[in-house]
Amino acid sequence: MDKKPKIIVTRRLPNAVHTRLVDLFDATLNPEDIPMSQTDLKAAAQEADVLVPTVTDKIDADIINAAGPRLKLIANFGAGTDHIDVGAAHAKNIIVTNTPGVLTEDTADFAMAMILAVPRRLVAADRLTRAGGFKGWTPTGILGHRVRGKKLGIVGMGRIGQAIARRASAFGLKVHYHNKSPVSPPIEKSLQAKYWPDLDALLANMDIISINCPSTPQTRHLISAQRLALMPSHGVIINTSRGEIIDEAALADALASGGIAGAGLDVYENEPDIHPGLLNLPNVILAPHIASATHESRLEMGEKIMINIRAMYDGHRCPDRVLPPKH
Ligand code: 8YV
Repeated sequence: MDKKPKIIVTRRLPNAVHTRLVDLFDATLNPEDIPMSQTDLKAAAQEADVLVPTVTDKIDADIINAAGPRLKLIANFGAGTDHIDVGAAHAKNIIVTNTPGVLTEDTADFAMAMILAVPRRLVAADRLTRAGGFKGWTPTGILGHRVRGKKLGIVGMGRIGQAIARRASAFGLKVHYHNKSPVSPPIEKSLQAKYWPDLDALLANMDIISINCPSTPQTRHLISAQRLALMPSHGVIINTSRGEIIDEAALADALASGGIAGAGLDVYENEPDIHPGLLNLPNVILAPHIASATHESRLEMGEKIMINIRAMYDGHRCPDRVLPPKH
């Protein structure tokens, strides 16, 4: 690299990543811990050689088409790229990369924590205890449901889905899954997972559902009111993927009316807003999009960003290139 490329990072990042980025490149990071406005994003795309956005930035065709001739790479700090118009970037020869792999295990841990915490009512128990409701042990206090032996249906058997399947087997859950196509026979065998080509049938037959597919126009409201109605009344749904995949208003209704028993949500349709119907329900755990939030994953996500930038400037293929969807 003759001249250091100009990198604009839309959010504040952990100090170790910040220091390294500033050391290696002509990097500017958002000093505020808040998302940039669309106007500021547009200005950033006009000035930068590399833009580093996160899930809170909408990098749409408007921003990409207004980008300056210098912009060569959008290196997303995160795995999901549904907030970036990858097709528009591709049409302008702007490379898009992401940070897969380094957040798989942490996200799977968090989903597994929800799979245990919702049936065992962990958060309700904490609330009761803090409110002075623990008056001594009783045989009937805060009864939950046993996890071992239950059927877990994973919707989307990619890296994270598979990492959840490995954990779930260790907890004695029977693993089932729906995916566009089955995973390879050796993987299916090692996960002891049963493939269901029909999502409706999977939903009707599982005790716990975990959503792990990407957000695309095809998966928007994949879990609709009609599909929620297929689930048994003792059913639980966990979402650590993207909020848009579940019809959130329909989910709030299903939880309030006893259509399903519980939910564990880390993501929402209109973040940071949450459907008001969910906020006072005792049978849902609400987390603020933190499934991958570990110190370790954030550092490794930062490393991936730097590797992709270096690869491009050294004339190599970016290892984490994201291609536009095939139509
Ligand atoms: C990240 C995520 O924290 O990687 C993803 O797709 O949803 C999160 O785990 C976020 O995307 C950072 O931009």
